[in-house]
Amino acid sequence: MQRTRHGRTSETFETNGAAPRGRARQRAFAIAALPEGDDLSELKELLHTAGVATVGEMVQRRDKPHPNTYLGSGKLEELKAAVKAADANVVASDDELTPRQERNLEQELGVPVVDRTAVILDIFAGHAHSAEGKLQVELAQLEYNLARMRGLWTHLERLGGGIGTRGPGESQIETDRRLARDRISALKRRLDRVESSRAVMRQERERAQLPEIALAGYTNAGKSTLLITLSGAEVGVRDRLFHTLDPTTRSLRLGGRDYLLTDTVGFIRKLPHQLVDAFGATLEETRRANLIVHVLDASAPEEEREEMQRAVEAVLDELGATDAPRLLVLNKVDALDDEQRLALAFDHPGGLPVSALTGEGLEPLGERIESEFARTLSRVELLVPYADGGRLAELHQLDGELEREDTPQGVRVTARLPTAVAARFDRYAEPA
Ligand SMILES: Nc1nc2c(ncn2[C@@H]2O[C@H](COP(=O)(O)OP(=O)(O)OP(=O)(O)O)[C@@H](O)[C@H]2O)c(=O)[nH]1
Ligand SMILES: [Mg+2]
Repeated sequence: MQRTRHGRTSETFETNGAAPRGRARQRAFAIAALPEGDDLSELKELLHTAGVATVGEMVQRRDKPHPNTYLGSGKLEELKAAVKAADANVVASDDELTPRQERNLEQELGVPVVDRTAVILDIFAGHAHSAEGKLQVELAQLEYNLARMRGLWTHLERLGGGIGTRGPGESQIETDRRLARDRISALKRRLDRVESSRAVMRQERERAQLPEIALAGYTNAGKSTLLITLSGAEVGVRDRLFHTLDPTTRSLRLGGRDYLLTDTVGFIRKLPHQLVDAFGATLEETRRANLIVHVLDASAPEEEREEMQRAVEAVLDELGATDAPRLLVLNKVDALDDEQRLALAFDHPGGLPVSALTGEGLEPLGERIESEFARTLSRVELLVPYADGGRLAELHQLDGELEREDTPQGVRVTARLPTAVAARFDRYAEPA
């Protein structure tokens, strides 16, 4: 697939098939075994993001993929001819293939076969920037390859295996597996260390006691754009899938209060479970949020939109993000006409129409966020001595709209504070 900066992992893919896989030379034939209703547009989008052109496609309507060859034998003959006619040099399937399906297909078709998971992993490898992201992707790739063990040996040999590491009588595949497992545990140890520094950062944030909001949503829904518009932060935005892999947290001031807003990796239908596992720490930010803002691309056709919504909700549930309230935001309404806006409101009565691009609807969104948190605030009446000016400044920071009155004894303050924070000011409490 695409040559990535993450050189090591791209090698894994290049040794996968017989043909060398330069970016421009990749001509993919997309295939799917699908029941009614679905199509290949998402797989083609993924391939495009991975730098691969789609030169043909074939869908077989079936309830379940064939256990040995993914498609049925008649369809396979048809595919063989079509792949030749289209001069495709790789075949990509919409589902994750079992090692057996993949091997059989390659034998039948005579070209390398990759599955949806491999394509997604490849995109992730190209988009990972932070040390943590790279480790997470490599771990996911290794776990994926462990089940397949193709071309892995040369990959690992350069990582310190090589001559002398093979035990007597051990078969190649056992050596491969052992090397892969060693590498996997080494990666997990390194990730643990990186994650503990993330935990320290989180502790610092928690000490600040600011309400945390997580943006969640399908890839390309506009989460990063919304983060930028709301907070003025500089974050990457691009019309491609999985642009953001590293979580970015920015502060946001609404109605005189600070909030933390986190943008993180996008979700997708059939998100490879290796990635959900590997990105566990990153997705932890979503799980711990006090409010989840679910960003939905409202400009997508109704059917696709509903599928994206369901996929995101399923991943959120899978992550265990079930406690925090969820707010549905219907983004990109600037791309809709009046009739489409009406239909949208009808389909999602609880959703808030916004445009992260034009700023439309962002004020009501801010108000909704405020009112979600208002329920968690307690009203306190305090008397702060003039000598404790620092604490007064802190209160202003916490509640920009507090009421204050100067009295001979000190400043009398009426404020609404998050309940957990209010306890810190107990000693200034005025007897009611
Ligand atoms: N028309 C329109 N386009 C938008 C809007 N918001 C975002 N986009 C476009 O949608 C594309 C994806 O936006 P991103 O903000 O990168 O999406 P994301 O959800 O962060 O995507 P990932 O990081 O891949 O998960 C970009 O081309 C944006 O310019 C909007 O309100 N209206
Ligand atoms: Mg993004």
